[in-house]
Amino acid sequence: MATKKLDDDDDLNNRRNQTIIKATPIVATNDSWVTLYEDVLDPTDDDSEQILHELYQNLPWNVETDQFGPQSRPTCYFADPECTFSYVGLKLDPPSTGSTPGNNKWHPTVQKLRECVTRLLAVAGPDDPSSPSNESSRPLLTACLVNLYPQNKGFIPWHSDEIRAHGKDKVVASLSLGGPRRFQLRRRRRVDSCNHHTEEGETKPRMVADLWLPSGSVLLMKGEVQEHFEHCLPLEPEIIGDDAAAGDDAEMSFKKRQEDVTINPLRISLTFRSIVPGYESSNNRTIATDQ
Ligand SMILES: O=C(O)CCC(=O)C(=O)O
Repeated sequence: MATKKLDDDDDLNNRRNQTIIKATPIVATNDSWVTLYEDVLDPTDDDSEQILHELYQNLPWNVETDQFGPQSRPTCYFADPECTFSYVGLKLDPPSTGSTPGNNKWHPTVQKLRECVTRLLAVAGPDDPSSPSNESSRPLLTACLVNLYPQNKGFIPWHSDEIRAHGKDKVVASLSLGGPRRFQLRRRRRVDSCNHHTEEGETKPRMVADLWLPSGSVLLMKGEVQEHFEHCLPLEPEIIGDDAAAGDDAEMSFKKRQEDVTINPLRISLTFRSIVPGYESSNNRTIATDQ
């Protein structure tokens, strides 16, 4: 497969330095950062499309059943040894490291994308709060939950990610392919000691962001984001072409239907995570029930 951009170490740095990669801060407080990096994968060459189809066809997709029932989208999980991801009553272990060639560790394309996102975060620069801390020698991104959103499917309700095992960096970096799909971010509500709902930063509007995640972008959530905010991926309502109303204009009606099916296009997201190896098997382990 032609992934010349992914293999080119200098390309990402050049694109970042030339500000071809656009960084939009969405949240930047003293402890929480959400940043959208656009055009991390060059949309003008064929790589993103090829990668999307390769992953779609070749990854071992599986619909997991969590504590709420079968999930709304197929997923698959890659991780470094001992990087178990425990969330919504599920326990995802790194793929088998058994002796079968090709049946171990990271899928090579997912691994290349991990390196690409790692480089992006490394070159974010010391002044950029998204820049990961350099204190640890372990790789920053040790795990990846890959999500497949079939066309017009894959609604994700409001939730905060489970990041107990994510170490001090608390990074979730989501690379989008295909799409675009809508993403919303809002402040979390809390219940106070009198059982009243309160909101984080009550004087501020609750909704923080309502945007589209374009193909080739990386949405970075870092720090205490999951503590203070929640996010969702709403499914746009499908507008069914009304043949009766279209009258004689059958061609128009057909075109409208063609447009409609692209409202929630096929998307794959790779959500890279900073899970600490061994966390779940250590004494820190408690049952993770929130999403
Ligand atoms: O697909 C995405 O970009 C985010 C998915 C998500 O919210 C999650 O995996 O918790």
